[in-house]
Amino acid sequence: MEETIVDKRFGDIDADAAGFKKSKVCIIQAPYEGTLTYGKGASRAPQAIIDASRHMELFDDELYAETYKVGIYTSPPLDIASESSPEKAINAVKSAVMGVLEAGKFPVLLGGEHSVTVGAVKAAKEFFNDISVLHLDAHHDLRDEYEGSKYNHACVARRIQKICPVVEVGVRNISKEEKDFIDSAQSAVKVISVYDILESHNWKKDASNLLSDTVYITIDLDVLDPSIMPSVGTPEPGGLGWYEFMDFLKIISKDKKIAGFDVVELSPIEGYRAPDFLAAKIVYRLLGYIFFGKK
Ligand SMILES: [Mn+2]
Repeated sequence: MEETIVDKRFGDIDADAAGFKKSKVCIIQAPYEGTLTYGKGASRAPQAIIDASRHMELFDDELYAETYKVGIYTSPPLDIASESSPEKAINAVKSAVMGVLEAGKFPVLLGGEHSVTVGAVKAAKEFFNDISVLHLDAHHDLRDEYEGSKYNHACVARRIQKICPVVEVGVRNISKEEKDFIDSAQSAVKVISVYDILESHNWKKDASNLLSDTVYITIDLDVLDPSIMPSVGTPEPGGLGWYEFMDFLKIISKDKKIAGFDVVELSPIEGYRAPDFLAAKIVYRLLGYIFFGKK
């Protein structure tokens, strides 16, 4: 991967500490929103998350660690205009993520709409072989086709479960088609819905036990409650709160080898900074869990 030092870097880290060679982490920006139908704006998300991250305290208040010292390289946005087909966007993401993995670094993908995740999972599967996907989302995304495309953001998990097993957590919306698919023999999807979470104190470990040793994490921000994360295209009431969500990520990071992760579907609201900042802090804290959380 060519090194280009962009002006707006994640965490506003010094240019000399944010070079590709020295960094263990590479931020990939995928500003694609070609198949969104309801709330648009995900193409502005990578920049909004990076803008917010530049105002973050780099000393982590929970971990008491300076996570940025592992080196966080911010690569320039991928050239995937929203007129591109989702297949083209997915291929661009796949080759970017593969480039990062082959360089021995840790990929962090900032969407964009959720369909970009398919490219990242394809790369992770080729690189690690034995992986599973932890899919955090209010929605199953298990439609076989939506609005004429099999790569619509509503079909992401349906495509991914053909690549590797998927564990969905935080779901609270389902179509009849999706229910029938989950119940069918072809499904490689396990689900821990919000109703399972409400009923079981052990849901975090249950989810962990369903995953393989190497895990790719995809975070659709609408998994969080709209009261703390209103800036999403398709908000659903009754989502996870900050502390339970982060505690879950901490447990998974401790239990598993994390192959990479993405944060998708942020749809920034002009002048409303808290959700953008929250998204930036998820990225930074999760990196902290992954690099400093193992005891
Ligand atoms: Mn969703």
